[in-house]
Amino acid sequence: MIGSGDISMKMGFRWYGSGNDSISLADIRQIPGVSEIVWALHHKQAGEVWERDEIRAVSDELSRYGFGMSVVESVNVHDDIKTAGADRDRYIENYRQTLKNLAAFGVKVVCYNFMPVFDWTRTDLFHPLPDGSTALYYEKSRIRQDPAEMAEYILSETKGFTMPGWEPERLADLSGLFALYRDTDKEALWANLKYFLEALMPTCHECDIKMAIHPDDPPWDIFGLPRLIVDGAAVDRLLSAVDDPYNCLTLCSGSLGADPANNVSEIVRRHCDRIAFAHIRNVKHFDNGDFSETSHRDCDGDVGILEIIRAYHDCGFDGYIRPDHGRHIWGEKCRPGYGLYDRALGIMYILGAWDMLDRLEGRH
Ligand code: CS2
Ligand code: MN
Repeated sequence: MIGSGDISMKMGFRWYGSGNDSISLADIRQIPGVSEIVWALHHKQAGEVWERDEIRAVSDELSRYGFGMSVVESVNVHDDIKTAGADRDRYIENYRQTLKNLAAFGVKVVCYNFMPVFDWTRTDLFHPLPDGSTALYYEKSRIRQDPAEMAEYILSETKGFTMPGWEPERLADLSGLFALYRDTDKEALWANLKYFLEALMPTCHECDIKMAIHPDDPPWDIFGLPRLIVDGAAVDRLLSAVDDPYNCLTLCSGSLGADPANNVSEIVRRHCDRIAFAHIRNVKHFDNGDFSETSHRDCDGDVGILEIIRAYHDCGFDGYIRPDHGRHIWGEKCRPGYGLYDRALGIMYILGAWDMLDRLEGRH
């Protein structure tokens, strides 16, 4: 818990696991205010059950450093679930079993996404910024006609780091993946998402685990693939389609904020009780539709970071929060978007604003 007020959000830091991250738990412990590690079993393919022994190993490791493991990002959803394929019920059953296994170790929130084929998409992973740092960048005109070319670029640039959603084994058969989605248009994808969530809700109640969908990134269709969670109206639709307190959001300010028409602080105010997990990321828009990720500081980008933090504070947000992508600074060699330094700066910015809001309310 951050601060000494009664109502307080819990700060997390995403970590990819021993031997799979350039950052150590000992480093993370030195960032003020972090109580949770946002984790996953990154060697698991979508659809596999996460076994208790595997989860216990992570739990033992995190508890040695005093970290909680309440938030998983992500338990990925098998393509058969997204496309209503022949084996979807079997994969949903596996997902339920994974939730039960996670609940035994105190997990409270499972982040996931429902994007077809690709997770987040960028055209440049190390785009130079004027200050000498680099950041993730999206150049509209370079979203190539040929998705294979883009996948090849992303995989070549990840420099030995695994990236969830960009598993080389999975992307090896890209045309097969696209073929799977041929008959799944936007409405079919909505129906499949609803089917999945309705099937999970009884288990979520039993296990006290919230399902928290991550918005699509970028929030528009790419390569002819439909994308659902792209704006406030889509968020409204998702939450009312399965109107259950365990059907929640991972509200990512940078994903939704890539579209200048989206007002993230307004979504926070409308749905704060259904936001289980907050991602704070800043993005700068260009007139031609390109965008660049930036530091978390409000004036470095356009998503309105301070208004978003104020909205969470006003609503008494007591869920989990983390800085999302950072820039790559001070020569750090790291997984794109997931270095130590800029995310630590992001945490200090968020906490600085939060503590001051607490102070102004006389809380501490
Ligand atoms: C994350 C997402 O790195 C990121 O942009 O915020 O990739 C997120 O982890 C997944 O989409 C959630 O399933
Ligand atoms: Mn995010």
